[in-house]
Amino acid sequence: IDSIIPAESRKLWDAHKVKKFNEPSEFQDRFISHVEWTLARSLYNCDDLAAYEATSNSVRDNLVIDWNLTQQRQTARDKKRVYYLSLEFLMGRALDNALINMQTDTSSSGESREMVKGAIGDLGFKLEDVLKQEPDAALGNGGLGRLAACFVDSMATGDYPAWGYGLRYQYGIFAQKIINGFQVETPDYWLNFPNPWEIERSEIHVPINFYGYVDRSSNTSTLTPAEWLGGERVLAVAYDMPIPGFKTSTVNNLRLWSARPTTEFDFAKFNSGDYRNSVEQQQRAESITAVLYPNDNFEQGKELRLKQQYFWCAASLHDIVRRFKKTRRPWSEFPDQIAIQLNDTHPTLAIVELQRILVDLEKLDWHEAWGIVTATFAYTNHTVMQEALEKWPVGLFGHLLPRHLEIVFDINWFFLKEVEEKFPHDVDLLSRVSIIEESSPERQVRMAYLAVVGSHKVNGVAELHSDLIKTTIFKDFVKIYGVHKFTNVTNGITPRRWLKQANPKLASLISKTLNDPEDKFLLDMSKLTALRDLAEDEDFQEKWNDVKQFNKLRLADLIKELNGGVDILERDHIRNTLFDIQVKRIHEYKRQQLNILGVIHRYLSIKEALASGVKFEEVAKKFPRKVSIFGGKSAPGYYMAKLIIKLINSVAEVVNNDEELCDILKVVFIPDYNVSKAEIIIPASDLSEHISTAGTEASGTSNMKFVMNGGLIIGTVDGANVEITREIGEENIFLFGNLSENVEELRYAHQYQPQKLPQSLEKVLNAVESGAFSPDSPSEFQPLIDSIKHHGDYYLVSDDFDSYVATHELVDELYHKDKKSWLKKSILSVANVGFFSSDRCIEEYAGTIWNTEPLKPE
Ligand code: 475
Repeated sequence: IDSIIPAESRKLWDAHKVKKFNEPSEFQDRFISHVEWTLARSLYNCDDLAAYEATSNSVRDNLVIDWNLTQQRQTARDKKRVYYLSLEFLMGRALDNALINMQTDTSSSGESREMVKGAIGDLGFKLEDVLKQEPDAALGNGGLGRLAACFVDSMATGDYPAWGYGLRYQYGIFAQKIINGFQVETPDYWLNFPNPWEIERSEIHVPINFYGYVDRSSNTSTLTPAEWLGGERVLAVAYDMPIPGFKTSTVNNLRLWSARPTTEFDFAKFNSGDYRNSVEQQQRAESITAVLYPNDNFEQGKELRLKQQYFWCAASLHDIVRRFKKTRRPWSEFPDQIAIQLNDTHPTLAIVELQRILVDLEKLDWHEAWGIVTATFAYTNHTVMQEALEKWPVGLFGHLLPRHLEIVFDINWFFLKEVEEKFPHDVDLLSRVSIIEESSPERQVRMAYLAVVGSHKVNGVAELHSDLIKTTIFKDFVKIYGVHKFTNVTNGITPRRWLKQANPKLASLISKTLNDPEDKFLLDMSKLTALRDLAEDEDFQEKWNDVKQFNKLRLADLIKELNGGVDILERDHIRNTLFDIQVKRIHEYKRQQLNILGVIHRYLSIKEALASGVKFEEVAKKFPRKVSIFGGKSAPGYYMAKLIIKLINSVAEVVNNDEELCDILKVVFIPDYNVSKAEIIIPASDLSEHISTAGTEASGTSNMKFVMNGGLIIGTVDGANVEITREIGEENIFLFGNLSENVEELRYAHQYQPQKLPQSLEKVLNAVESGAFSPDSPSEFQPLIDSIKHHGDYYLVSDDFDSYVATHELVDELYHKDKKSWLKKSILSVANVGFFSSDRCIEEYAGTIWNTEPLKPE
């Protein structure tokens, strides 16, 4: 490799080569250097926050060394690279994870955490307190964003040459406060303090255009090169986050783009004396990456969102193409060198942008270009719900991106021609599959169809979901392209964060039991199957249970802290209190309403029994101790979801203050559910709820996290619950409810027959309607009741209610009367959870979609 540095000087560089810290004392040197030089502080004003910054900077120094080596290796070896495009990366905290994954030169990974813990301990700090200083990088809404975060971890761990591309929002997902039972959103300005985990690359800036017009002065066909003269220009500046693999020196890159004004000046405005306006327009640039849209499974169709999407796709593609061009390969080799994975339809414009680059800028023939494009891209679908499918009005699209709209029309034209050739005279089919929907008042671009047409593979995220997309939203495309374009890759989660980091006690019990002091099981989760033999071993069960109790106490501490230091759960009883947890975004399809109505049912049954004179001891036998824990954010504009949150809090208020219950039932809503809270909540579950209406939850990933932490599941036959059942055995999961194949029929029936509610549910709804939980405004929850009783019960709460309640009775019975069986199920769940590691998932993508191989460090 030619270098700008002369050979003589290079020797000197080598002599001064930077070194990683390997020993506690080396770490301490680095730490103190950062306190003194980076933070310009001293021993006398180094608080936990400063210690966090100094520790992170020290760890980052180590990672940067491996990051550089990894990037050099990937460039020199020139293997196929993967680019994972996601509008969301819900990373959570970085430091603890880096300490677990990082390799020093002398110790193998896993030990670095202990080393640093001791080293900062000697300097007077507690690692636990230092870690808590880090704000979550909450650049995502829920499942989709967290999946992207697990994937970059697994891609680095598997030594894949792979980058993530996303946006560096200044405001992540809002922080949720609960005030008088209502959700209140507050902005998440997460960049208050210097962020040691990002490296600003101001030298990497890409100009991005919007608006303007297409100049075709020389030719008239839209297929031949045209010049797009943008009207507004902003700069995309790169920020890089190092992504360390586990037990490898591979450190990959997550590149997030931030919008900046260009230094170019609007001279027209300036000359006309409109100085203030020309500055104002520049300021507008920053708004593009200011805030993450806070909707989960819902598309609002706002112009700024489309602007974000193009900004990010154009910057990423420019970067990718620039890197490819340095290899001086012919364009035909582009797909051999590059795979681009689209995380949902949000990055679909990348397809159009690459076609534009190849045709307009590189002057390739349209069809040759299109062959390259479709061989490069693959698309992952995450939802079949109509309201989440992206569609953009043609007018808005064409105004912002005039040349791209032309290209979309041309793509569609060739696509429809192909369809017409295969299925002559089927006009209906043509209008069904057209990328342009002929709707009034305005035509729309169907992004999911564009993504299918522009990719060589389309995958769903769990078997049931992947089957569903083939029979519902993409049915016609299966007919057109054949079934092999569509495939399944069941989601996974990273065991480093969700087992080792979240549940160190369980990880350590496992490593001791498996005689695996280096935690190799975190790379090869099939090793866990050895736990099967111990599932009935009483000594082991006791140790297993102790870990669970420890985690339940840890959660009780968190709940107390969030409750202003007041305990809701009595410590002495935690051992025999069932922790029943549902944490995820609040959504009608996820059915937190079913859960809380079930809780009310339990409450009313207890009250009724007591009122009829049954002795408390008897009642407590039938309804043993339980706490129902909820957590999750609602989209700010989602009325029904917000009402569900209010109902949960109102029920909690009544139940928790009812002295007659003597604490056998408690309800807790944990505010501001996020990744770092999840790490405390998930390991504490005895039971978790994954109870979506069958066919609506594409996969779910928290179900996997709970199982990996020894929690049992109550769930519907939906998403990845199906494969979890297959892997861990149906005797180890509590399934209930209608199946997805019956959903349509049931919904149809609701429309034409007056809803007949089960008596149990009738009672519950009557209590709510009577104001039992809102004495000051009895009608407060009417919209929730009406949606079940009078508006067709779209989510089938009434159809599943009785089987849900009955299944909870089975849970109670087992938990309280047969603890040994319970523990056996818990152990067997973990023993068989290996399939759900995201490492397996990434291997499948690499093998069946990307056609890429790992590049191992020498
Ligand atoms: C599914 N988010 C889960 C998870 O595959 C699945 C974000 C922005 C705009 C619109 N929607 C989103 C999602 O659609 C989403 O998070 N989908 C989820 O993807 C990972 O496990 O079942 O709901």
